[in-house]
Amino acid sequence: PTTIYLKDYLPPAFLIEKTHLTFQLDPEKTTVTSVLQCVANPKAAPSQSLTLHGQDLKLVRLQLNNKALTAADYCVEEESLTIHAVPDAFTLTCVTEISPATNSSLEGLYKSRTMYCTQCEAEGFRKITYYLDRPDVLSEFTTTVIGDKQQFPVLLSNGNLVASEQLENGFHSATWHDPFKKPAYLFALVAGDLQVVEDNFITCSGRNVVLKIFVEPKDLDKCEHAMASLKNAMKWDEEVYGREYDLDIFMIVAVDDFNMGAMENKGLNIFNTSCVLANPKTTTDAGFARVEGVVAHEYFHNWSGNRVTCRDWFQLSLKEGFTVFRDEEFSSDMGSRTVKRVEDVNVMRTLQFAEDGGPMAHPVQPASFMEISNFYTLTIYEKGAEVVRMYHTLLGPELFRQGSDLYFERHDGEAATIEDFTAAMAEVSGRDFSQFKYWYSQAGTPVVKAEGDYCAQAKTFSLTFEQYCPDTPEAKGSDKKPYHIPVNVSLLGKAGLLPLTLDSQAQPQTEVVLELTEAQQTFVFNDVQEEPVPSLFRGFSAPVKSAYPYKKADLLRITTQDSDGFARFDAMQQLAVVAIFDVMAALRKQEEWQLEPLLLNAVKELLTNEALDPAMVALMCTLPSQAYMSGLATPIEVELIHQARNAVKAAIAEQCFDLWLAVYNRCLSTKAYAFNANDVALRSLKKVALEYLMVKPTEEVLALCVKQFNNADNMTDESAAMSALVDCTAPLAAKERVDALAQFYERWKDEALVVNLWLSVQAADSTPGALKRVEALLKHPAYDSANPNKIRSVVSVFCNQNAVNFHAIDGSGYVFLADQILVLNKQNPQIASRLLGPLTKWQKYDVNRQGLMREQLLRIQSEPALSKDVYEVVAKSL
Ligand code: HT7
Ligand code: ZN
Repeated sequence: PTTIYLKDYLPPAFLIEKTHLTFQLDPEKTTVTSVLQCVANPKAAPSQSLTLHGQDLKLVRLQLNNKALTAADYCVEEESLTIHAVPDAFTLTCVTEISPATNSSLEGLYKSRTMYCTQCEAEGFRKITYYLDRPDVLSEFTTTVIGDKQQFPVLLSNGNLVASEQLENGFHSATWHDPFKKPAYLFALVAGDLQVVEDNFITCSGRNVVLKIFVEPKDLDKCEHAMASLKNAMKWDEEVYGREYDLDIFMIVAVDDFNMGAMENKGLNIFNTSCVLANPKTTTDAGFARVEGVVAHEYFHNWSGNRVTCRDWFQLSLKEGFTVFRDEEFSSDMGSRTVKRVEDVNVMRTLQFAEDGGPMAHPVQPASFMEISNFYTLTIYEKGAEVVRMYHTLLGPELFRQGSDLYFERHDGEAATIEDFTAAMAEVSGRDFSQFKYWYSQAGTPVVKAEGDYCAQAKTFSLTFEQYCPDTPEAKGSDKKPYHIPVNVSLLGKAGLLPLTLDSQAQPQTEVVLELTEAQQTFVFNDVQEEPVPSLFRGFSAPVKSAYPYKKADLLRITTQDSDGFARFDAMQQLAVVAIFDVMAALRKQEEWQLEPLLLNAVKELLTNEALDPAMVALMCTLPSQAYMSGLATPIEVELIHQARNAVKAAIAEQCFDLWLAVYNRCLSTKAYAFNANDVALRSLKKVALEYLMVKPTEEVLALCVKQFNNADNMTDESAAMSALVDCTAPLAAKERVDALAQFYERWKDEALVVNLWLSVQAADSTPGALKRVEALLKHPAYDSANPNKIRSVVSVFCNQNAVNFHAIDGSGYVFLADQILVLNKQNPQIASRLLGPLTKWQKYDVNRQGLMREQLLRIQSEPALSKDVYEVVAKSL
């Protein structure tokens, strides 16, 4: 496979002004007729020939204006079609045949259960017809879909429905016209026997927009939350960004087989069922939150992605990072801002930092790629969002909004670059972002070490920061430039936040944004009346690994006194990390250990203070995950982390048993289920309480858990009880554990998304023998090896969330994963490539495991027909 470089970008030689597509649907022989109005691009070097992208297509007919082309006029290659001589303006008609029923890659046009649907981002349109399948070619699309009326009563595409016709032999057609020019990756088609839930939204300028959610008939009762989320998102985008919806109709379709979460096709979003369907009985609070966030995310793309799109795929974070920032803020406004921030930062620190420290590390704006599908990463999405958040922090909300207004206005209908976004932010603020741009061009997570020095005499507090960025595949750390880092700071005194006076500031305040730009830099606060504990990177103001030599008592002060919820959580997590490391050290030496008393006291304080937000108590009492701990030291001591974490958990469980029981009872509610911040908070604390209680359950606790499992009126409580039973290794609960799994399946076997939950709880079960159980799950009737959600629920959960079993010292977990990847490599390369993640991190483990993991990577590499997707990741990892 070849590498594509950002530096080689050239504008397209031709533009396609209008695109007319006609689909004659058939499982193995769908005919696609495209009529393209092409013109030479005045901004590009002239070209006599036209090369179109195309993949897995059967070319039936080609016509230039009125002339049928013969084999001598063009050349078909594996992934392209070149017409040797074309004029400056012409109409090209092309007929191809494709086979949706056998398309298992889930890119292009494919069949999912009984329906046909498309996925064109990033480069799937070329599997539909020959085209300039690149995001800087924007065209006005008209689409006619013809199909059997009984099989496909619903025929959808982008834009507005402009005609429908009854045809002979039970066929019918629908023609859709999208007035907004768009790149091919935003094209969509759906055909099937679907039911619809309908609503409407009146926009800020008074226009009526029809809203439709299409689902299979069995899912009609799971659309209400998505519809409410969509309307909230439409309103929020008007209020917060001044963005109004532009078509008369907005449609969402729920599809079972989908490689990612959802897709923002213009006016016709296609969703993985897991990201749109929600009902209290079948969906957890986390599921509800996901639906709310993803519905909003895709909707927000209508402006950040569709109206203003990307010039090329190196600019992917322009739309994804910005849109994630927008959806994060939306979710914060809909629920609890602090909880959302803690959750997002957990993803950053656990998963994105790991990516940034591994062999696939890449800048937010990559400089090269082989397969763009491999770059839909946490770095592009989540780190990209953090970079946008830093503009927001540096500019403040008003200037940031002016910057986004300018960006949208200036580039509406265009394909833009990250540079354009920065230019808009710079222009409205008059600020210089030349150093800030390293956030886009340099990979890796910067490390910021800080030290404080209090001078009691002068009443000054100096904060000295040092930053560096470690080596990453594309650059040595020593060659990297210092970043422009916003550091949100407060100083904590004994009785709360101290007023801050920096040399440069007249007005004292309690929080400042320091701007770190040098490799080493000192900031001095004046008039500091007592020795403070600094609260740094409040709200996680920059995506860095920060370190400050806190004493444990300092951390305790932050957990109890800081006004920033994220800082309180973070300090508590640092205390827990220290406690777990202490136990690891003792276990290593086979010594006695004692639970860190400060951590225990902090937990007790959290459990007894009823004034606290239950959601924050839940988060702060949840120990850092195995994955989080794994990111803190190399080599990763898989078993030791697992043992120490469990030991700390057991100690807290035992020493706070009565408190946990009281908390559990306090969280019980008789109210009907509602998805709102308060109720979600109570359920989250109840779940954590149950987890602790079930570490060593009494008869009474076991009965409570079983009661919750049987009587819950919602999936959050029901699945929490099931997980607590499955995670419980006490002999007392042995029967209940087995029964719960069997009963849960019996209750929910007809609900695919609930079955996924059931599969993942088992795949994550860390008790010995997991691989055997996982292999049995793959043979279970509920498993479907062609469905990405099922693959993720079993294979991905086992390999990413069951460390002790996946990393079994005999290497069996690695062989299992490689086997799965080799099968999927042929069937669905995107999913195969994503599964590689845990193997690529081999360098973080001990020498023995390194060898075993590498062996499997090499085995995969030696497969003769390796997809581009898998090849790129394996080659970069080795
Ligand atoms: N923009 C969408 C990306 C996407 C995608 C990419 C590759 C392969 C399949 C895919 N499905 C959707 C999703 C989003 O970020 O909104
Ligand atoms: Zn997106």
